[in-house]
Amino acid sequence: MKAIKLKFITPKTALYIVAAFIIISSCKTDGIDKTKITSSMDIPAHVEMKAILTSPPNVPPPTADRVAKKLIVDMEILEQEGELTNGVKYVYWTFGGTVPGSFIRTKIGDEVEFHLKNHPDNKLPHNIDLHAVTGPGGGAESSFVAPGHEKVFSFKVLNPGLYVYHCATAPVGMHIANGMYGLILVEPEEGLSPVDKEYYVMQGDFYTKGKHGDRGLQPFDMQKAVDEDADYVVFNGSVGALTGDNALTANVGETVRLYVGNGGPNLVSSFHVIGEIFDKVHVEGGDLINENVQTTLIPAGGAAIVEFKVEVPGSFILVDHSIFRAFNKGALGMLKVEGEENEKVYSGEQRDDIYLPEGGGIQTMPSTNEIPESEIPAKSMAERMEFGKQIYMQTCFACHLGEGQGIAHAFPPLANSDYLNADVTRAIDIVLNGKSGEITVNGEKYNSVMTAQNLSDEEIANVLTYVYNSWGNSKKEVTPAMVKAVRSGN
Ligand code: HEC
Ligand SMILES: [Cu+2]
Repeated sequence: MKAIKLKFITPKTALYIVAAFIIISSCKTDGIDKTKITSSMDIPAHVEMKAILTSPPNVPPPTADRVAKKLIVDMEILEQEGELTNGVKYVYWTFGGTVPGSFIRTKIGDEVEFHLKNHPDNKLPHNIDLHAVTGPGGGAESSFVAPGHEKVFSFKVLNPGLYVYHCATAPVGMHIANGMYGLILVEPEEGLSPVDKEYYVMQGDFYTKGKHGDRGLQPFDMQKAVDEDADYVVFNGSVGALTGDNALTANVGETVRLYVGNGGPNLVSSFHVIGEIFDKVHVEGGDLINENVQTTLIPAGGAAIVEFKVEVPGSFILVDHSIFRAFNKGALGMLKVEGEENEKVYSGEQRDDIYLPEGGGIQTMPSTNEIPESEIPAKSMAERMEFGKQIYMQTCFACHLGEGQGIAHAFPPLANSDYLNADVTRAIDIVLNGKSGEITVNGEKYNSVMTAQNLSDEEIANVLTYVYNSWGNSKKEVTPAMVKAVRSGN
């Protein structure tokens, strides 16, 4: 679709090429004629280059003095199970397989050609809103992509700074709460000043059906999310992502730069490193530089760049200084600094165990109601309902919502649905194989796509039983045998 770029060279760009060429050949610099460029919009970006993306806590190499390019960003959305903390599983929705998503590093004037792929095994459509984009929805409107599809859109980065990106598919809060956020850096023309260590840290709050520490696979809890009652507040997607063997490292005398983001969805971060003072903070990720800062506020959907020199060895603890979040909900990371003591700066007995997280241990007794594996057959109607509700909340909820009310013009209701109640076999077939094309539910027309749900016979039986016995529906029990019959085409 986006074909050979040379076709689109305008007289103005051609002029820049010529100008650049003259300067290169006359002054032997590889710069471009900056006097001709009055706004970042006019920075030419001819040469194509594939962006290096990195997983947290790593960041791609500096853009240094490279000129603006056409930057190809290839990002794949993956829905996958991970560990929120020891023994607690969570299904994350990710940009690139990690929370936060892959770090994107650009230079002002870059023309980014963004390829957003939604893995075929995923269950939901997604999109991306990059705060670095000037344009409708920050790209969200052009990037809505169904499982098994790829969308391509382009934008020019006009403003330097550190920006959040996130999914903006309804229900937006839920997509963000499940981990769909990350950072994109737009470096100024001269690049950021060189430092010794750079790291990528991003805070996020998580909401689970069980309490903090309750074991097993924990589904997302919409009500807690609405109430802003987080069970976990973490850096880089899980408790302990930046502690122990995962700690950040530096050597005495080095300068450290942290790119710190906050995906939210709800909480504002009071970002602090215990035992350090930020020499420099790029406030809110923008141009304003503050110096000698103890704690910097990072809004949900915002970022900051903090820089400091490490003068003495030891463990420096990254926290959200809303301190129960650090010691009881997980918002705690570690920077381990090695090297010579410097008694002029700090002379004191050192303990390694001073700031160990307290975790949720004090709040929870060994759990008596572990969430059962979805494959254990339901032994009663009550169990079928209970298991079915869990599947519903994990799988169907995102589109059909908590009370089966759906979303107008997009996702049909399952509550009191005449379409559902008219035909059980058809309903089983829809969950098994997906559905597209026009249908009429309770007098409203829908013409959209529901992807196949990749569930077992037992799971489909449970979820449909739950749906049929909720919200005014016709109270049928769907059994695994019925699903099996539809699956095998009988
Ligand atoms: C990615 C969003 C999405 C998810 C997840 C999803 N559906 Fe759907 N569903 C749709 C859409 C869109 C339609 C309408 C399809 C069309 O227009 O042809 C639909 C239609 C239906 C219908 C028929 C219409 C009606 O309202 O009665 C049923 C039944 C249904 N879905 C059940 C489920 C169940 C059960 C789950 C979970 C196992 C689920 N869906 C998960 C999007 C989704
Ligand atoms: Cu999403």
